[in-house]
Amino acid sequence: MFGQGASSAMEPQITDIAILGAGAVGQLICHQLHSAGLAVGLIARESVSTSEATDWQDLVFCPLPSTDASADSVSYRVPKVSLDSTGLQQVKLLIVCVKAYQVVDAISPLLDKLSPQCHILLLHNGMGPHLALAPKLQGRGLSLGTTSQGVLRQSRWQVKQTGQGLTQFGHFTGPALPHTLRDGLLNAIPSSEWVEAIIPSLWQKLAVNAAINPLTALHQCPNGTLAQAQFTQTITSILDELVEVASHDGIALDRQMLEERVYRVIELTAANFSSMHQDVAHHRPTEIEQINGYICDRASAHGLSAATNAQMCQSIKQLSAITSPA
Ligand code: KPL
Repeated sequence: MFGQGASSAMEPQITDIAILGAGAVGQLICHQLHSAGLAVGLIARESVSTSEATDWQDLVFCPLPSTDASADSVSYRVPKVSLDSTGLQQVKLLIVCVKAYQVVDAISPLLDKLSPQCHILLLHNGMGPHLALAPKLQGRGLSLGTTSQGVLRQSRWQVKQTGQGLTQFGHFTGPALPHTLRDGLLNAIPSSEWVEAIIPSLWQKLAVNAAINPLTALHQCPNGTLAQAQFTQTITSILDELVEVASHDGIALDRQMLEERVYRVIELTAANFSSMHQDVAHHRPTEIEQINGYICDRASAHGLSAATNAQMCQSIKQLSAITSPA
């Protein structure tokens, strides 16, 4: 378990890497980079309680002290300096760990404050935000990533790693991520790799999320329940549609391998509740539009139908509407 202690005043430091989004994944990556001795800071919303969501304009910057890098349990300080007064201009890499539906709104207020050379790396479930963001980056480089590390947020500044898993990064558009930063990331994050073609990797992870997340939210069950025969037909259809749509997008996926991967994740994470299950349970917005919704969007772009994925979207939206507080 990694925790963050009380706030204290402290001079802003120059950080090479800033992580936007202090959710479970953001804090875990921050801890991993910090432990590897990299100069990293978190950018988070001033108010972080889910019930009082604030605007993405109200951001604070939390540069971490570069000490105590080896301990398992780290006590961070949160100086909460305003974004303007920090070394944001010095940041060479911004890792975006917010939810998929927040990406564009979260980055937009930062774009004028970051240097034109700052590289952006998106790390979230689902697909789509990269397409909306790329034209806004004013020539900055964009990389994309996906992680299967399991992590749970236990309290505001405490996260617990619940599983090891592969993390993949790769270039998408614009100038490439400088080698020193790329090597730093790969050294710091366990089981991470740089892939030449990141889009097929994102489709593979999309398949896992498209099959597991909506069904676990709809049936209010842990991931392992999906191994039961009653779910086989739906999972098969979700994957069939996804493979067909991806192939029209120029991405050839191995259908058999994909199914094996989905069932392996179901088995390895049997006791876990998917992120969408948790989002629905906590009355938060879900990533359905960027997961099954992305498959539907790409299907209609090619004149195809993706009926089962569309059904998942509709059912999750209905469930969210019913369960959201009045
Ligand atoms: O990524 C996940 C999620 O919950 O979003 C899986 C792989 C389904 C693990 O729960």
